[in-house]
Amino acid sequence: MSLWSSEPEWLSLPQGRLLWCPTLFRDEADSWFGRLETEVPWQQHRLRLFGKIHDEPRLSCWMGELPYRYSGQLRQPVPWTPTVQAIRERVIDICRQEFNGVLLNLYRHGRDSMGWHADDEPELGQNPVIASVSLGATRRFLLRHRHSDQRRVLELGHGSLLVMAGEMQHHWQHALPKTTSATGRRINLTFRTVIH
Ligand SMILES: O=C(O)CCC(=O)C(=O)O
Ligand SMILES: [Mn+2]
Repeated sequence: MSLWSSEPEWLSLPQGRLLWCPTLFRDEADSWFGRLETEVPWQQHRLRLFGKIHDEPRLSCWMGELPYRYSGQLRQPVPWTPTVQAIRERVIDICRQEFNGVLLNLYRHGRDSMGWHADDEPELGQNPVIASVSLGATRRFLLRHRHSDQRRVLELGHGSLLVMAGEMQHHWQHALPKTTSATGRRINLTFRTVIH
């Protein structure tokens, strides 16, 4: 990776703001990954698709201070664990935003994924700031504009931070597609501010 591409940078997007820090947490990433794998009470949630119940293609956990309605289900929070609390403090410091919840996702292999969506639940407010920390296997993150053919692709690697801000969640959707290449485990944390 070139020196240039490891620098934090604002990526220019119509109707959205993205701060991309590919190697920000490189020194902490191995230890955070190992601790989160065992410390977080990972849950298998289910979703209804065309009338049938399926396991979500990932494990997840909603952590923080308030419940959150997500994918049509009300998720009660589990309390902060020490490692997530430490990561949260770092992210608050960088973003200058009081995140009070985080959705953690564990992608066990390349067949685990997340479909197209926006983080636009009403309790996140008008123009939410979402801070996404990635640990473990590098995965491809896709962005598509809702009303034009604009697209972006980012490779979210071990120890990276991606901040989505501005009008992003109104005008863009994002997804983490499946991959057929041999892919190890990945943990993603998306910090959010839930309005009381
Ligand atoms: O795993 C990722 O990078 C994306 C996660 C995501 O979009 C979400 O939790 O809403
Ligand atoms: Mn999302």
